[in-house]
Amino acid sequence: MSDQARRIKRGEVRAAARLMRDLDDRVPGAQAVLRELYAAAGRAHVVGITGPAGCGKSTLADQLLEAARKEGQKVGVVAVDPTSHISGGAVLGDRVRMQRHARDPRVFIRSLASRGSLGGLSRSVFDTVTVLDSMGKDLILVETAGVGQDGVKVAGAAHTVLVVLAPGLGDEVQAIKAGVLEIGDIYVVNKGDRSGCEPLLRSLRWALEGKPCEVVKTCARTGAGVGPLFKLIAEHRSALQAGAGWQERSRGMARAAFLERLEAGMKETLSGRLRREKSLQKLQEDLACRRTDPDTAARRALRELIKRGQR
Ligand SMILES: Nc1nc2c(ncn2[C@@H]2O[C@H](COP(=O)(O)OP(=O)(O)OP(=O)(O)O)[C@@H](O)[C@H]2O)c(=O)[nH]1
Ligand SMILES: [Mg+2]
Repeated sequence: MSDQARRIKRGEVRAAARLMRDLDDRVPGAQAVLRELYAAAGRAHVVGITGPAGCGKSTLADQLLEAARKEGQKVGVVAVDPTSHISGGAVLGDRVRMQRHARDPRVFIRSLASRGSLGGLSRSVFDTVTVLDSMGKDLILVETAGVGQDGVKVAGAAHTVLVVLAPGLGDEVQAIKAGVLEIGDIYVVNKGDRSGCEPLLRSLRWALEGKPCEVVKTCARTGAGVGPLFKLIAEHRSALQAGAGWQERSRGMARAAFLERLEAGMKETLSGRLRREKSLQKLQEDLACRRTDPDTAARRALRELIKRGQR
């Protein structure tokens, strides 16, 4: 095992931070270190936190961090920060919000900017989770914005999925649209200090009737309700571990990371071949002159690609 992998497994923050940076920059050799770590990872409880912008995910993550630290757990946080999208470079947003933990050597917080990383984002999240896991973290919180497919996909690749909503954000419609009513293990109505929580709780309970999930109310600002939420998260872990659930979820997570990589690789290969290969170029010319149509052209290209790929 490489020296870097060994240091990461001992929980050394600097070695882990360097690998994460190298992975993002596609530094040669970084994936090889990750490969070494992967086999031994898979112990941490990965908790996805998703929900619309501004509903309090980061504030809640900070409170959960605090609760976990009080129990002596080692915690990692991966936060996909959409605010950096708006203000450009406000990547520090989440770190500031979780600052009180920044100096704790048993806590590792990583913010990823969602700006300019189409597709590559979920890859960074999956890789970061693997690194944190092999550092020996007990709990890994993964925060993503829930509106949009990517957030749901990433947060859905967890052992336990928290869907956070808050009154006054028009969440109900958004939530149903983004498909979050399908993915949550625990639904959190945050901003419990604001009016409008009760109707939201009621309609959520109604929409989730018969589904195996919990609905709770919190106020992340004051910490009210966070204790019971933390307990529900631990109970969910125990329930998974008591049956086949833990294995199933872990398998789903590995599959999500694998599919993400596979799709990206296929897209890359495809666009390279479309650019290079004569017969495929001709096909595109025919398409441009309407000698063929997109559907026919795609079918023909697929046949050619598969045929030649087998050689
Ligand atoms: N009143 C009230 N405000 C809250 C509560 N929780 C969070 N907030 C505030 O809501 C705002 C957004 O909180 P964040 O934790 O950044 O929300 P987020 O979901 O992480 O936001 P994005 O990551 O940008 O999607 C902040 O100003 C918080 O202080 C709460 O329980 N009550
Ligand atoms: Mg946030």
